[in-house]
Amino acid sequence: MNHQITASTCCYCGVGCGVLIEHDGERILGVSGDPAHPANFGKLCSKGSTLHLTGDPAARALYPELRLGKGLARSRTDWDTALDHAASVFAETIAEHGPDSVAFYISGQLLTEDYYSFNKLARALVRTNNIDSNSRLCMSSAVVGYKRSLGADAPPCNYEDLELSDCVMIVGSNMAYAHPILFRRLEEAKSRRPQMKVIVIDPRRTDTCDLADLHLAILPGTDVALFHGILHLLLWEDWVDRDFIKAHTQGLPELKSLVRDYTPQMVSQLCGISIEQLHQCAEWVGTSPSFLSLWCMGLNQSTAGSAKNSALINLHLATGQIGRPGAGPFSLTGQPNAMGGRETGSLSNLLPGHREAGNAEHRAQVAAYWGVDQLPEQTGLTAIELFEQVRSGKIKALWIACTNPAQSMPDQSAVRAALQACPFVVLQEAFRTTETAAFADLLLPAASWGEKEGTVTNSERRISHVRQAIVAPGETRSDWAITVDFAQRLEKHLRPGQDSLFAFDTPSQIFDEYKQLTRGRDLDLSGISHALIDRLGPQQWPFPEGASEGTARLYLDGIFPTANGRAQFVADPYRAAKEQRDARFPLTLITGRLRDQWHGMSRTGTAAQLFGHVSEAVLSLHPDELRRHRLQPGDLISLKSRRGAVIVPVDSDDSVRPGQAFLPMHWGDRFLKGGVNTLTQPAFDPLSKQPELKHSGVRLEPVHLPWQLFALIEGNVQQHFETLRPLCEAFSYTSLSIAGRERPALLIRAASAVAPDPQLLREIDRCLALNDGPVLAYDDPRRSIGKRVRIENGRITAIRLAGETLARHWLQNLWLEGRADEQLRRWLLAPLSAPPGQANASTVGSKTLCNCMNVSQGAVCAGIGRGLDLQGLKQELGCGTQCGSCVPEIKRLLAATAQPVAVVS
Ligand SMILES: Nc1nc2c(c(=O)[nH]1)N[C@H]1C(S)=C(S)[C@@H](COP(=O)(O)OP(=O)(O)OC[C@H]3O[C@@H](n4cnc5c(=O)[nH]c(N)nc54)[C@H](O)[C@@H]3O)O[C@H]1N2
Ligand SMILES: Nc1nc2c(c(=O)[nH]1)N[C@H]1C(S)=C(S)[C@@H](COP(=O)(O)OP(=O)(O)OC[C@H]3O[C@@H](n4cnc5c(=O)[nH]c(N)nc54)[C@H](O)[C@@H]3O)O[C@H]1N2
Ligand code: SF4
Ligand SMILES: [Mo]
Repeated sequence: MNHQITASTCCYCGVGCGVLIEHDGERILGVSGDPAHPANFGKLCSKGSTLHLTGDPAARALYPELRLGKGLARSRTDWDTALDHAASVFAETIAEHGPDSVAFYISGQLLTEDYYSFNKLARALVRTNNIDSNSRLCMSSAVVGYKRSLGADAPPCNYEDLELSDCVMIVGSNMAYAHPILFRRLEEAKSRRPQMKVIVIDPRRTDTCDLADLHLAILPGTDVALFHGILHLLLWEDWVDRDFIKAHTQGLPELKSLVRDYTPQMVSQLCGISIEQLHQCAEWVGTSPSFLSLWCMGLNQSTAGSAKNSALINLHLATGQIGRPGAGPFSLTGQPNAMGGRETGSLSNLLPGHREAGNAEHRAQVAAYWGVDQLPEQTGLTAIELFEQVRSGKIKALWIACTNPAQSMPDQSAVRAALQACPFVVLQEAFRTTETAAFADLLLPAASWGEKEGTVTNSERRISHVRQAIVAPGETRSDWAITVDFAQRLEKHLRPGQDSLFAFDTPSQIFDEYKQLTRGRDLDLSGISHALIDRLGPQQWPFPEGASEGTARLYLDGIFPTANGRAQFVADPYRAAKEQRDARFPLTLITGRLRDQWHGMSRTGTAAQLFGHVSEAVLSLHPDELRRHRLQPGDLISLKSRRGAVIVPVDSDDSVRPGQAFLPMHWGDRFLKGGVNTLTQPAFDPLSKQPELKHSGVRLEPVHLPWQLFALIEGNVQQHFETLRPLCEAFSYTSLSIAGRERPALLIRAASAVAPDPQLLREIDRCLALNDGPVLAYDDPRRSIGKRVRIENGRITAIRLAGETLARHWLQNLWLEGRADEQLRRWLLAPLSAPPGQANASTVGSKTLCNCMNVSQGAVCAGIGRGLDLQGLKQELGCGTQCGSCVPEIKRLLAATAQPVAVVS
């Protein structure tokens, strides 16, 4: 076999780590960190290091599929037919209803060249500003924050600042899970310089708090009050930099009179923290030689997202903590190329080169460069508004690329109704399995990570070359190529006989055209090309033509890209989150990320490895809430918001405060009936239009679902998923996952109020291969209880427990261990008794803590029981020695056993 190594970039988070892809030209065989990449210097987290294990080929979209009428099934077609059809539907729609009757909804996970093609297509050819992206759900408040306060959408810092800072404030970010490699860098810096102060501001006590000298568990949505309260103290104590303020800022007087009212008493009450904590925080911010802030969705995903961003930047301006090493307001980007999206104008209000769609001069500049007479003036729709207009029928053709709105948008009932109502939905996707794929009239198969080429910009403004390692499978094509091909066909309708605006054959040609639009702008990257990155390595913008290196930090001279060069203090008052706790909805639901899953799980949800850490969506509640509601861990409840309900099991978790609840964001309708975003709200920030995904009013309602199902089947997981998932529609609760590294199996848990029709159970058994062959069975039809286990070559290969499922953990462990012994046969003779020795066995102990070395929580706890410390655990079990993503959790277990109250689950 011809083994090769291709250097590329991880396709997950905005840290933008370099990866070395090991492959044979057709298959990706392994990945390792690229020691030469300045984001990660060879390290990868648990997601990056398992990239080669994810993205089951059986789940890929491999050829175009077209539906010729609503209600019909899609059938396979060829690219010419697919794109000609799309071009004629778009052309007819535009001719009949105008350019604003079509829209594009794209993604922060596209490459810069993909974005640029889409933007030119929408604005220059179609002539609509209806092009928005999922970055509206993610970064748009940060964009507004930087622009309002500093004049341009540019994170001024560098990753090295994490290592150099004396005081790091992490706010609304669970870096330990969401930006693990940066967290690793911070961990190392703090172990080298323990005097470095780390403050974490998060309503929950996350794994990130493991590093914190101070954790402020503020009440959800109260960040603006907190920041104003800190500024109040900074001014009172004179912990401000008057020279900096005088020379480089404006607007402090208005802000001063606003924050006068944010007294420590008031702020401590609003935020639910003590006055001492507030003082401590202000003192460290105000007196540390350098102060760096890192933030993410806890600030952005809020109806006050723009105000939160600017209120935080105010602290940097007041203390002069910007434009020097170890200091500055550093927004962590979510998606791998959300930055590139912002640069190329991939939000409806932007244009390429950090320009504004609402600015006539900017429109004229871009139109002239593109050689068209003008660009559209009409304001474009933002994500939430866009789907509203799809639902109301104003948008009649919708093009979606590289995002899964039927999972990730808030208020799913409305979003799904919109997709259902839309006359023509095109979906450009790598996986045919996503929730949105079900709604696509035209499915265009996209090449994915490792199969395509282009560039991405990471959180620190660094542009990397994403290189193709293997041939794209089936008929999949790169996103830029699909877009350009479609645009050329649409031109025949809209600009017949004219020279093409899309004469591109390679991504590097697209990059070279795009970069000229950045010339002379704050992000000037006219000196960069694909070839230059290949020669010099990844580079940080600005990098104007003629420069010999990129720019590590911005604003060193205190001059900001505003009209008069001064940064702006922004005086927005604190406004509470939209849905406050009340008698009907007494809990605030927070949603967020888990360590080992990526968004809607189209890629990560195909690998057993990545379900090992958390295998189902569980609602975390403070133990007091469980007591108040008379619930036990594992009980199913109906979680209701003003928009809908989902049924989930609860768990006791004292990292969440009473009055709050936490649910991971990853489970859509495919893995959890209904999906998490059935509950969340579409209310958005007035400036950034970013929805408040972090806070929704909810209540718990008891459900009585005594009839339970557990099923497990080895083998082709994707195929089993496709046959079994539709059958589960009959149940009130359904959750699916994958287990078993060597022999992956699909696992199903379901529950309903009464036993289903026996015919359905027979159908499920047929899919589980349990209707005949070497199957041990027990049936008690009177009590609607039935159990089946298939044993082949002395091993369990399928299980179905119906009615009650007490033995499921025991059986799952037998399956995992490859045992099918006499005990199993005996139990099946009288399966109503508890399983031998393990009546209440749970999978908590078998939860995988360390993915790299496959070490379970049980093994770690046993090690701790034997007196091992972190070093001992690492040496003896190997856990935490590779990517390090599990170290915070191991430390938490160590700390928990050091105290008498151990909270392990
Ligand atoms: N493992 C993993 N990593 C990822 C991703 C993934 O899907 N999985 N996705 C990537 C993407 S696109 C993004 S955007 C980032 C997101 O990265 P993060 O924003 O770090 O992740 P979240 O878990 O969404 O939210 C962060 C924290 O905000 C807290 N929070 C909620 N409300 C408030 C509030 O009012 N104030 C404050 N201060 N905090 C609050 C939550 O409790 C949560 O711990 O992660 C990126 N990295
Ligand atoms: N409740 C709640 N909801 C949230 C959030 C939250 O914190 N809470 N966070 C929000 C945030 S910050 C974000 S960023 C969004 C993310 O939401 P989405 O954008 O929906 O997330 P993904 O599942 O990553 O969707 C990307 C899709 O692109 C496909 N894909 C992968 N590679 C390629 C490729 O090369 N080309 C193409 N064309 N397709 C490809 C994947 O299979 C996947 O289906 O979710 C938002 N939704
Ligand atoms: S931190 Fe992990 S997920 Fe993010 S880019 Fe690096 S390896 Fe990928
Ligand atoms: Mo995001």
